[in-house]
Amino acid sequence: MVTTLAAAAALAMSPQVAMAQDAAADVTAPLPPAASAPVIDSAPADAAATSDAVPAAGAYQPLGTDMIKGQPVERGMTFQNQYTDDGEFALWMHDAILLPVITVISLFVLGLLLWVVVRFNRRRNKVASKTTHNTFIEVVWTVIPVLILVVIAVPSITLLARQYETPPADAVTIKATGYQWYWGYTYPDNGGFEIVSNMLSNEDAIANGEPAMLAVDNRMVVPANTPIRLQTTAADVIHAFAVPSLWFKLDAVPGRLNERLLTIKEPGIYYGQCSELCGARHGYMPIAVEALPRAEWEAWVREQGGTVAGDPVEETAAPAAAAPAEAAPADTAPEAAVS
Ligand SMILES: [Cu+2]
Repeated sequence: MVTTLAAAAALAMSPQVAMAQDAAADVTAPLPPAASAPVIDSAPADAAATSDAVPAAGAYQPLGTDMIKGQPVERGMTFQNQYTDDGEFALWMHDAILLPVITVISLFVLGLLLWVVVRFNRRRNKVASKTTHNTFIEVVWTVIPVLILVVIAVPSITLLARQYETPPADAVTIKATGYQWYWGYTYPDNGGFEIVSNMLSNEDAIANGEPAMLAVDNRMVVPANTPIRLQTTAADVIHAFAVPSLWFKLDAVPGRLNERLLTIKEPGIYYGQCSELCGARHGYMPIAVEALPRAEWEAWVREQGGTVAGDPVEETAAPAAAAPAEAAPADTAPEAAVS
């Protein structure tokens, strides 16, 4: 907790992050135990939150293991199945362009080598040719590689541009914070609560029917078919938020806020891992994303004590009015300190 506060203070001091003070404030406001507790026992503690959830949608049910979609497979040779448009495009580019091109080039070069070995060895070719230049063939072996590179460049640059697409204004903001060695997921648009996510032991994971080393106690619950403004940062050292089946990898750097659009096409569970060597337990901070239909995700948010933008006015009026009033001093303080 001391480190969290220190990290928050450091974030608040940094002018770069000052414009995202709400992000820094989030780190201080909902402390991990309070935020993670309701996930484990939803019944007694947050009766109030549950009663809020009832009128809008049914109570949150964690997805079962039959909904596991993004995970490594034994002896897998290619990418994981993709569940985003970018991922599908990238997979198409790999399968339809890169792999055929590299296969043809490799076979062509192999054929040339074999031809030279068989036809032009010293025994069959006693008098070596003195030919040094051939304009035609030199033009050909320059122009054809250029054309191949152009053909690859078009989808490649398209993919790059798609990955930099700006999230739309109505995107749901979720902030993933890397800690040594676990992840915290904050929902600034939904009241700013934070979910702390730790890896399950191998025994617990297998007992749950989940993959060992990838299952976590509290998943990052997100809406499916909804644009997500996924931001990454870190509290101590550089981490990286990476989920292969969602074609998503983004560094989480202390004092910086990186952001990328993520739209998951269907509900499911998608596993990933921290992908920046971040210390002794780097291999033990997996990511489990649980994408739910929008209504169920909103029910989950309310169960965490959060709010949803479309909440009926009489429900949100009081908390919404109270929240900024409480947050205002905290927000202005770092700003004053900076200026
Ligand atoms: Cu890490």
